[in-house]
Amino acid sequence: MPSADQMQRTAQALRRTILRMNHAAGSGHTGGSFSCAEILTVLYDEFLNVRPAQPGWPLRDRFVLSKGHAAPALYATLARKGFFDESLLMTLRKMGSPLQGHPVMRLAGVDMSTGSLGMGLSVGLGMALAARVRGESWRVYVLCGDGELNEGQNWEALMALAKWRPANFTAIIDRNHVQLDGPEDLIMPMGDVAAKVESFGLRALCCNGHDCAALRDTLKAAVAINAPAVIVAETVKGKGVSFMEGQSAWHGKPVDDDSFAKAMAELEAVQ
Ligand SMILES: Cc1ncc(C[n+]2csc(CCOP(=O)(O)OP(=O)(O)O)c2C)c(N)n1
Repeated sequence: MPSADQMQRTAQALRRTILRMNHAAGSGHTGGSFSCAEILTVLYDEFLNVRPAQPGWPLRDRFVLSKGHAAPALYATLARKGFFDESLLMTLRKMGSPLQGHPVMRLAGVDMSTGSLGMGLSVGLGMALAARVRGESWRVYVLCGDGELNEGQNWEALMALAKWRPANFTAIIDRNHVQLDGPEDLIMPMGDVAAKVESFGLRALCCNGHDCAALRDTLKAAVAINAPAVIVAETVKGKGVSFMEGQSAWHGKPVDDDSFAKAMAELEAVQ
């Protein structure tokens, strides 16, 4: 098992790969991919019980990237784990590539096609209940954006989670406080997300979403709860690059040559 320090370095390397992919593609979501770099790294390095050589293994844990626009972060992680060759990463968003702008299930390692926001909690609940019905013990992890919580379906899913209480279900909210075209306070204030989740009768846990040790400990605590749990992971959109941090402009802006060079220099300065 990699140490928290190793995962920290892996997450930073993941940001460099994402930047290269989005630069080569001439489009793609950088800010929201950077904010979840540590979350994806800790999930794949320590929690998800998957078999890259056998992606359809029926007893694998399931992962749903509900904020599907962070696909570059997922693809780079799946390639690092060996689900497919890393050379595919530079085909992001190209015609005919399985690495589309949002994840599709024809790609090895993708358990759910996403991109239309708001569906992941419901889908994950269904998957978790399927395991229960079959008497199997695999777990489901769902990663949502906080802007994504604007979608009413999330709150329907929380109601249903509180009713069915699948103990094999963990959701993580990437709480970066910035949406597509502005800060959440201007677009749709979400307030105290943990309190809202708890008001549904569910457990909410909070942590620093850029601290791999904290993420690991919080995920362990969530798994230990004999009920569904929601982790609110405090993050920074565009984390790691000074001119991208907290900027909705970098939600999906193309990475031009100049921005690429400046951003890469910053990401390489912190290994
Ligand atoms: C149903 C739906 N409505 C709108 C969009 C367009 N959209 C893509 S990303 C995004 C903002 C999401 O914000 P957040 O969940 O906070 O993402 P993050 O900041 O983590 O990237 C929006 C509105 C979409 N993909 N799906």
